[in-house]
Amino acid sequence: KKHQSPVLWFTGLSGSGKSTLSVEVEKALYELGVHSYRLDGDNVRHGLNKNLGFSPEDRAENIRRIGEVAKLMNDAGLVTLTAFISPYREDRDQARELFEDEEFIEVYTKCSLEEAESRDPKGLYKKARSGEIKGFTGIDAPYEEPNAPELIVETDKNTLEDSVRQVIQYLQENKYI
Ligand code: GGZ
Repeated sequence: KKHQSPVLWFTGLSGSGKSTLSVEVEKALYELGVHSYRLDGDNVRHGLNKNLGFSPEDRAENIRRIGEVAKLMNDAGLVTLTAFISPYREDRDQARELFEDEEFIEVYTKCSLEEAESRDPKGLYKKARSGEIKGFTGIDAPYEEPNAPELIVETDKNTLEDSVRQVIQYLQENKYI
């Protein structure tokens, strides 16, 4: 083992597969005996960040707090996985700043808007298209693609199994696990 525990920062559109992939990576890590913890909308936006909405300012604060919590988890020695859209480059870069260079692994779950929208598991894209939801990422709010993510996982081209393998392989090849 060369590096200390990293944070895997998943970023991508709603419906791009961040949650699904991070859940499966967490399972794979468990099978390998690696202790990890996953932060996602269910345990953060409903608790710590329940006073925040989806304005650019609130998203920035959402990501800032998540970065700080990930830092605490990381200090505790856990591989930390975060699964948030984190649409603004500046917010992601600020989170990155909290960590040593090699500790922060930005994983871009790359997926076309067409594919993400066709998945629409919660019907939110439909609501965004009809105007029922305003400021929805990819529709009438921006998603800024990462310029230099450590990993790009093309969730609209690969199977989930292959995507999990890609992430685990990256961690092994770079001696994180
Ligand atoms: C984007 C929204 C919005 C708006 C509610 N824009 O598919 P989901 O439901 O489960 O994932 C989305 C989730 C995004 O929360 P994050 O904390 O990841 O966003 S950010 O990183 O930008 O702070 C979606 C739902 O919340 N949702 N309204 N307007 N997604």
